[in-house]
Amino acid sequence: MAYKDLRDFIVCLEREGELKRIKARVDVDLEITEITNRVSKSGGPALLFERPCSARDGVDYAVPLLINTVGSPRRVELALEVESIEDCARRLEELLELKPPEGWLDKVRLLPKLAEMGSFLPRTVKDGAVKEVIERDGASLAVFPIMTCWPGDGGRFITWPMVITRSPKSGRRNVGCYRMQVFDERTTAMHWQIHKTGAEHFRWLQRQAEKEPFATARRMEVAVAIGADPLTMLSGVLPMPEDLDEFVFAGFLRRQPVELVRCETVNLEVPAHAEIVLEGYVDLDDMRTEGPFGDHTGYYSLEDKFPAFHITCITRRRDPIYVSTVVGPPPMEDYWMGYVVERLFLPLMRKQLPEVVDMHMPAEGVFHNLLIVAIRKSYPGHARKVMNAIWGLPGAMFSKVIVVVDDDVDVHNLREVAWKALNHIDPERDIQFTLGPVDQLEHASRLPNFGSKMGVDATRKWPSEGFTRPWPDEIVMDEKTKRKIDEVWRSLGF
Ligand SMILES: Cc1cc2nc3c(=O)[nH]c(=O)nc-3n(C[C@H](O)[C@H](O)[C@H](O)COP(=O)(O)O)c2cc1C
Ligand SMILES: [Mn+2]
Repeated sequence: MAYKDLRDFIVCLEREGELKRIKARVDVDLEITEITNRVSKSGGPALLFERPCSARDGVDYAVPLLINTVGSPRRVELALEVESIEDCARRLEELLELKPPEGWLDKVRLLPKLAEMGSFLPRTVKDGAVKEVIERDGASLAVFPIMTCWPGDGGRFITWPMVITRSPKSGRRNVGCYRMQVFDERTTAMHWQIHKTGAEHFRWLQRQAEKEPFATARRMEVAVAIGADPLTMLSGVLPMPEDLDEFVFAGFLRRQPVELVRCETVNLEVPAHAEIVLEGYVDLDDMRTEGPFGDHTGYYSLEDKFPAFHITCITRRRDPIYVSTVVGPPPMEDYWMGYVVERLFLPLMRKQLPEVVDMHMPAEGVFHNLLIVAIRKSYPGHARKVMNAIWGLPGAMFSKVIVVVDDDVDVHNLREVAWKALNHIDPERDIQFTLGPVDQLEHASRLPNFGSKMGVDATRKWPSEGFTRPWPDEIVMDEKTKRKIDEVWRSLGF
């Protein structure tokens, strides 16, 4: 059985010794970050702050705060309900392997698979715990322990929301995790970056309004869910193809549909078992300055313009739990979220690039700065083809540096990668620059959102690539000698 909701997962974490309750009063301004940073960098547990407070506002919050929820490989496995994350990747690979049926026998065989898939689609239900309290006029964010993460931050930020929008063009739902800076009790920023789906929905409305100013609404409805079962929460982080509903994918991962309820004031649906839901809208005519914010690059993102989100209604549980996360100098909790993305996207990448054996985005590369990819090389220039293809993939397109290695390199072993890659390159010959869109958080590029990228072909070079000298063998001791030394090892006094 999949976790029904956040508290179901909390019970599991507690049973597994993966949760620490903090009963002392701790300030939401900076103090929770300082504690969480120390805990997450030492591989510690999820933290449930039972008495968050704010000295600045003179408040003791009645709502507890959960953080570092999936901040370790063990908790990622618990969230996914698997022994190893590779089990999930394999299930996904199987799904993608589905071939169109050829004969009737094939069709019959396919039916259970399709039925299984159908049973994962989100299901609309009448009621859910998120409707225990419904506040319209009285709705206020002030009751939630929303954190100021770092000293230079422009304010308090909701950091792990599931932001739900519907494409004004296709009507398809999208779920994205975009931070929200609190402006006042009923207004926040909506920090969907330029390349993200929420931003695309907003832009589409903008273009439509320019074309048909009188026939187009200038508002777009948005619902924000905070706190749910862990896979529903994580689905907002996954860079799904634009037309793929994240809640469908969450259903596949949970092996059980996500249950949704209709919102009160907007025409959207939200997870029925969420802790908190904010309903409202963004307005084409209300763009505001957002930031700065201590970001997952380990640097502050600068101020920029983003839409304001206006709250029309808050629905919540009677005793909600507020889920937060804090990003900053790596590694922090988001590294493990990125790790889920990395492992689940490998099968998707391999669908288009079957030569890819494995890939890795080390924590120090903060996702977009470094992607290491191992390939089974089959033709001259193959590494270049792979780099160029990756620069065309959603999500991975932002990779500032791509290092391509042969399939005998363990991409997760950074020492091995550095050793072999540095040995294998003739820099002028093997490094390639290109220009293109870069992550909005990139701070070194020549222009915001546009800059250069570097590909390193660190594979062995072939005669057909113009390398005609012999390529040296890697040094490996022979088995016979190893066995012999194994036998005498202890007698040598080791
Ligand atoms: C903790 C965390 C915070 C994030 N904050 C933002 C954000 O503020 N803005 C943004 O555009 N993406 C943010 N992201 C990344 C997006 O959630 C991610 O790119 C997601 O795939 C976007 O979904 P979409 O493709 O449906 O737009 C964040 C990711 C994590 C893990
Ligand atoms: Mn999406």
